[in-house]
Amino acid sequence: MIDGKKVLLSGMQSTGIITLGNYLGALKNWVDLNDDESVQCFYAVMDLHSITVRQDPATLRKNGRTLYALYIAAGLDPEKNCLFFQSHVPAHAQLAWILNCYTYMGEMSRMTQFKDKSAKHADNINTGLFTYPVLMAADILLYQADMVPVGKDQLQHLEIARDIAGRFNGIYGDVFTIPEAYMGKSGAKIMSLQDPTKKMSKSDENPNGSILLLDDTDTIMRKFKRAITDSDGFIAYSEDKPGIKNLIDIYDAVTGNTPEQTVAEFDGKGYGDFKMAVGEAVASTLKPVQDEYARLIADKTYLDSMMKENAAKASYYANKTLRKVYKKVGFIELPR
Ligand code: ATP
Ligand code: LTN
Repeated sequence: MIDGKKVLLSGMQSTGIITLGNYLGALKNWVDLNDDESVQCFYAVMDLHSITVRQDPATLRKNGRTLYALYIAAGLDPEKNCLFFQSHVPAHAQLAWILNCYTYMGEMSRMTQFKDKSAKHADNINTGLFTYPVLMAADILLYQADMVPVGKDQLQHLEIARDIAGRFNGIYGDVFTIPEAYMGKSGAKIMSLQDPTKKMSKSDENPNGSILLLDDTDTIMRKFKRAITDSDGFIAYSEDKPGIKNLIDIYDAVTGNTPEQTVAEFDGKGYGDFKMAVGEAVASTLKPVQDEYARLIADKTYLDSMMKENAAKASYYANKTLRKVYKKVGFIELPR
């Protein structure tokens, strides 16, 4: 609790420009909480997590700044929410080390993201990739978060954070709040436009599979036109038609329609018309975010001041927890 408010924490890796999937499945839900006075929200650019996969330094820097500006452009108010870079708050790495000593090899070996990413990056299966969930636990536990909004793919990591917190509390007393998963209003899981059985991802090797938040209207229209569907030729919401189902999910997420309304709206129309309509709806949803982004990214002074202010705010809360942890495990306080 902070000032009687529940604490909520989440974040994204700065591994690329975020996709429509990240926006509809995560960021948009965070924005919906902007005016909720009963929660104090922390959202980080998880740059420490990003280097578990090799990154080019200049690109990582650029992606980090872009993501930070996109958080604000999408509607997260940096005066109400604490928006910060993970690497600006050293306590994340410090607590992660300690929690590593309370986590078992067996637990980490079971993580599906580790298995997936090590298969994908067989030439760089580093120990950071292995202990990724411990750093994520540190992110959450440092702020005594009550709630963590994540997609289904991250539930396993959240479960580990709860286990580690419970284990630590079992030894040392009530140190950490045990976090709960938080499901936003739209639980939309957006699939790749090129393979509707795979989730849309910013690190997809096929650029046509993902709509990036900074894609211009022409690119968005082109990607939707090329979206993989089926040869039935009618619009229906069914698991047997994953391509069309995904397009309906996207259309509904941006228009607020139900699947039934969308099916009725496009009754008798062809896939071409439907794809154009989805493309236009997405482009017009993203346009204001893109315009605001263009304004913000040019305003270095403002972004820098928000970064500084928010890193100090995040550090204040994080260090409070870290000091408690240091004391509990038996480290000597530096004499004043
Ligand atoms: P990467 O491709 O680098 O592994 P990613 O695109 O999967 O990354 P993350 O940074 O791992 O994205 O996830 C950020 C947030 O976005 C998480 O809460 C995740 O659940 C959500 N998310 C990611 N992809 C989708 C998607 N296709 N649909 C809905 N939500 C998504
Ligand atoms: N692993 C998350 C990103 C992330 C995160 C967190 C999410 C890192 N630390 C703490 C919530 C809370 C992902 O979405 N890939």
